[in-house]
Amino acid sequence: SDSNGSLGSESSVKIPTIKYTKLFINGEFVDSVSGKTFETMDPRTGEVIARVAEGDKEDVDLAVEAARAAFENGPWPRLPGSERGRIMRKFADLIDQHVEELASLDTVNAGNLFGDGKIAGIPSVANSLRYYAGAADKIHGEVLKMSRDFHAYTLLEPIGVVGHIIPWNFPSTLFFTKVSPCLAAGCTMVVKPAEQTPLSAIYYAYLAKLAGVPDGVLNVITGFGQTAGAAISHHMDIDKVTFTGSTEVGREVMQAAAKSNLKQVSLELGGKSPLVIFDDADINMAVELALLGIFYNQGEICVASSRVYVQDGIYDEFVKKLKDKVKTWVVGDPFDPNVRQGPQVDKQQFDKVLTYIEHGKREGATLLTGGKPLGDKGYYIEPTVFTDVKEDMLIAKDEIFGPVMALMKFKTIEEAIKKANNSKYGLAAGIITKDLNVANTVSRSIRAGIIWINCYLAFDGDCPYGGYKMSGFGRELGLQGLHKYLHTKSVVTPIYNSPW
Ligand code: TXE
Repeated sequence: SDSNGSLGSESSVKIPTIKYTKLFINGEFVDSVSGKTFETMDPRTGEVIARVAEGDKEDVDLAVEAARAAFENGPWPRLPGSERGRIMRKFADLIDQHVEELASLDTVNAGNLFGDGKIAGIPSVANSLRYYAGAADKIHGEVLKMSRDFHAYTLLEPIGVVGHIIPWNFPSTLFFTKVSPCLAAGCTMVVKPAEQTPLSAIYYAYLAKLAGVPDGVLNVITGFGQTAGAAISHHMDIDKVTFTGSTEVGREVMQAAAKSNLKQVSLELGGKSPLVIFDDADINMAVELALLGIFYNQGEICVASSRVYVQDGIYDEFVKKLKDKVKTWVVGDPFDPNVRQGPQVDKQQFDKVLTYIEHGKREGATLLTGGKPLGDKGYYIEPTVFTDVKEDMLIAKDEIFGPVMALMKFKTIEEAIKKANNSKYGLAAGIITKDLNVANTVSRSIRAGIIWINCYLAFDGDCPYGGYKMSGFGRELGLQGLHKYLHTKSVVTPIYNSPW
């Protein structure tokens, strides 16, 4: 395959057989009440690959009814945690048995790299089920010594019916980031995948049923944000809504929660994460991490390192090496094992990214590499690097969510901290240095939910992440990711037969 400037070879076009295209309510595949369907596309070609049931408010109502009944009267919240864990492990094993098919669904629907999905992405969602399966029988409260003649304990109880609204950039990973801990907690749920990428979510609902997850516990409503999504955030009988997506819609979800039943909200929103590279850095590693951080998954990553700050002593050398290295970064068909960057998810995101590139040029930044679409079909964009970027330019402030790096210079550690924090977002940050004191000082000074020192995009099931500032609130993954689906109830009793 060739590099920046032409598309990687299109290997065999593997469109998996699409078996499931309906809503999944109360353990059954059903059409939407309206009977409507919508098209879902392959971003490699822009062609329609399936029509999927279009859920709306009536369908969300039916799903919430099923989830409520499963929560109030069904076995799931009442099962011993070990039994929920057993079923979740079976669910994980079924995912392992279908790993290629599931990975290929996210490749044809979201443009995720097939090889990575098969080796890492899909196995890690199975492992997220196993991680929380192991926690399901370790959910317990505390004994409290009250200051008078009382004694108390806390009970952790499942929060109830949860609505999950999911974006399109990693359809499987983000589904299980929410669903795995929510299942372990004993909640029941209604999931709305993004309209761009509905296919794998419906498949998972079916595998959950095969594994023995009782009917009504995991419902999936495919459909659009303004209709099905808004029906979830406005619903009077949903106890909590979790949302991952844009900051604008996050604000709407919170408003809807406030206006309806004051359901709990957790938000994982946009980012403009800094990667700060100091003079003493291993420069080859720094270049690798800078590329990975912004071009992996074509920049469609909430924690993408879209602002790269390089100390002035190595700035020129870094720019030279980066320019050379970008040439080896292959863009093309995400089924091709040599390819490192696939297509943007849809026409709208493709246009958004190109508009930002035009902005960057107009604002006076220098285009070091890329800047153009690639190929004659699909939504491919060249890996793009801007230098001479100023802090107040749009490309340094807004989340572009595409393969566009803004490269900037700094002199002192104080300046690096100030610039890194100069954003309305605070999701992630990277630091590259050999100096432990610098790493410690900077990591404590940056306001962001996850800091990577000499690495980037290092995630695992037990390591929480989430937002500071306008990147949202609430943590995903780890035991914190479980506790957000639990209520704490205090039970108080007198020790003696006091006059109480
Ligand atoms: O997101 P939306 P879009 C950012 C990224 C991207 C931009 C726009 O910058 O370019 O958002 O993407 C549902 N009530 N991120 O427009 O609209 C929608 O159906 C309830 C960052 O695709 O936020 C989908 O399921 N739900 C992000 C989900 O919200 C609504 C990942 C996300 O869509 C709704 C994705 C409404 N009114 C985009 N409107 C990240 N943090 O990783 C839409 N939805």
